[in-house]
Amino acid sequence: MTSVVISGTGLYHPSQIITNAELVESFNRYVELYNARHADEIAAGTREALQPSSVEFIEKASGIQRRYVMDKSGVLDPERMVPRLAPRRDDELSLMAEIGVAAARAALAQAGKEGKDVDAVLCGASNMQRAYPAIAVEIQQALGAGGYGFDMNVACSTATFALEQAVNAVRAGSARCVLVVNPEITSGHQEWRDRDCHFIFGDACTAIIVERADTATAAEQWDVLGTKLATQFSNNIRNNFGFLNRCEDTPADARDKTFRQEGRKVFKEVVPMAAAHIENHLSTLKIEPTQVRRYWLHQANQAMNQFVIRKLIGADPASDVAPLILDEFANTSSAGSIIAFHAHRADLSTGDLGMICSFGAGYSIGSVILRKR
Ligand code: CO8
Repeated sequence: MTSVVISGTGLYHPSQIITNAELVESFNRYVELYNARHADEIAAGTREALQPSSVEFIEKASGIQRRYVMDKSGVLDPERMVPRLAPRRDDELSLMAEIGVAAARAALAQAGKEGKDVDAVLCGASNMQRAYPAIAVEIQQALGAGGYGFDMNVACSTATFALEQAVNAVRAGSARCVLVVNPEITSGHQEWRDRDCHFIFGDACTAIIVERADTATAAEQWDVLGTKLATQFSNNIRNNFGFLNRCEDTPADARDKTFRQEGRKVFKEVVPMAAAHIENHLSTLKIEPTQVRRYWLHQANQAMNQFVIRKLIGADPASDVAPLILDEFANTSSAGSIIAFHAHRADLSTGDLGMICSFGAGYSIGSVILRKR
């Protein structure tokens, strides 16, 4: 069977940062304005007053300290609470393609490859900026890649699900070198006006090169030993934005048209699912969870990852077993586990085992077992 490796990764993040203190200050200003605007209804008991947010809650509940965003001023404007992004003409590179190309170029450089060496582009994110043509095809053209490209969406698990498609394509011989790109502009569909989730997300894009081992020339390569995907339907993380909205005569800015979740239920249900999935996957290769040198887990919540690791290895994890990047990036949906892999693998040695594992909306869980060459 054809051996397949990951030979490069790339990361793009915007330059603008919002700290928790800045976020909470603007959110609380929004709350004051909202409550003042609706003071009569609130006094009459026909409308609920909004409650303020707090930095202490955010840091304790999630571990998030700050996030990168495409546009800070629009998000922090209490009269707007949405990023301000300039529209682009059809003959200009679209925003998702632009950040995708930036991350892809970094991954190609690490892999020692050029755009023309790529013969499949898989682009996925929790929300795509348009229906068609696929962003993947636009990236393919911008890089001068050949073959084919398509977009896909499995929310937070899009990158791991794309990795399995990439690995299968290379194994089957339908592609030799696949680029997986995950441009997550979460700030566009985050609900910045809801204190339950206004702190959760940040923007970033990752890229991964998957290729045949016999064509790989990168100094650092990772054998893909196996991939495993699973889904189980749940409404606990949901966004009803879609092309039928305009036919349904519901308000475009209704609460259900942006991200919403039952965070506590997600936490309780997904932790055991993720731990069992990881254990099952490892057991198919006769690997004990304690033999895995590093877990690059989905980055949604610090305590969630600690629970998963505690269930797997039965003890408080040493700090470098499952590194966190969400303090700096917040939850970047499908990019999160790949950012962890990108940033925290240089210290591993030849033969070391690692696992990328994502979990999120769907529910969806995807894992990829790797060994350093
Ligand atoms: N400040 C102060 N108090 C607050 C705040 C706030 N900002 N928010 C909530 N509170 C209050 C609540 O009202 C509640 O008060 P009370 O006890 O009086 O009812 C109290 O604090 C506790 O609230 P919670 O129970 O909600 O708090 P938790 O401890 O559960 O923490 C979390 C909330 C952080 C959301 C936590 O539940 C969590 O992280 N859960 C896991 C969620 C998760 O992993 N989700 C995956 C989502 S990502 C994904 O799948 C991708 C989707 C697509 C991407 C979309 C991009 C936009």
